[in-house]
Amino acid sequence: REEKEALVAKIKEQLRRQNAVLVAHYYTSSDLQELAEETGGCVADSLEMARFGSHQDARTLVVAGVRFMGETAKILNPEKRVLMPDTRATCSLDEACPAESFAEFCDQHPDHTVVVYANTSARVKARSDWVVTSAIALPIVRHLAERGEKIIWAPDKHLGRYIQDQTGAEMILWPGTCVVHEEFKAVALKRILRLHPEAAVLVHPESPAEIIALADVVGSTTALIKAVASMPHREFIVATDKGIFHKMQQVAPDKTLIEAPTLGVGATCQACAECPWMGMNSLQSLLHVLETGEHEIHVDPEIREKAVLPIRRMLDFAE
Ligand code: CIZ
Ligand code: SF4
Repeated sequence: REEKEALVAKIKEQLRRQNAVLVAHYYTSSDLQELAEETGGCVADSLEMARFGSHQDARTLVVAGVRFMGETAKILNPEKRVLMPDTRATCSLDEACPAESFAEFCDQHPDHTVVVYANTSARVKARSDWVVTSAIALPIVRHLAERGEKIIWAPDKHLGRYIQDQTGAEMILWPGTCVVHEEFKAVALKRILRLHPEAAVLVHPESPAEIIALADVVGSTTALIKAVASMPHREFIVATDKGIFHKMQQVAPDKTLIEAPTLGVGATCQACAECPWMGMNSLQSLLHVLETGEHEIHVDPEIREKAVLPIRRMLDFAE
């Protein structure tokens, strides 16, 4: 505990000295989320993280999350230094969508509008027409479908299928998945629901269709946090990364939160929904990069020039 306080004090001093602000994702540890809030930074989903950086005077943005979030911050703020606690923090969706094969795939469907999830590399974004996050994907795709556009969607196939179901849009889905949400198990979730029949089920749409089918609310991390605060239920079963429990408990301290199971019925561990890459962000790794300047994010200027357009399109649409 004393050790943690000393670490936090050192980080705060470095942030102040370097005119740096900390932006943390809801899936990072409680320590990092608390520190971001205490130091005038923010805790947010990837859409809000993207918005936040542009409204800061700070010279350095420190992004606690995974690499695509740091890249997006750099693409939108090329004049700022962007650091991450560990730039090796990748994402299984980003990994599942290599830029070259994706570009070839898009070339095969030249009459399709290319919509990519924010969880992609700068190169993939540079090949797209629209970038979306889970908080804004539905209205953007609905808008495109109303204009009669056919869509290539990448990389999350579960989110893509959910959006297709909701909007009726004509979509070709890239076959990527999130290693965290992919693991939720419907049979085990039904069993927990029998034990807690009054509970509301909150599901992030990166989850498989059979999990989404059991949901009372399907939505982005921000939407799920709002649901916990605003719904009358006392108990919630939550199918997304468990980092989100920190904020949920903060906005609704008297409600009971239950982790959706990631293992089958009868297995002992029901609580494994933790992104290994989000877990690479820690107080230690954060202090290290502030002291050394390591793990700075760089984006090739040519790629940046192209990638910024579909990201701005999203941000303008969101306003
Ligand atoms: O799963 C992720 O990485 C999410 C939910 C990102 C986001 O949109 O905040
Ligand atoms: Fe990627 Fe899933 Fe981790 Fe989010 S939780 S960063 S989608 S692997």
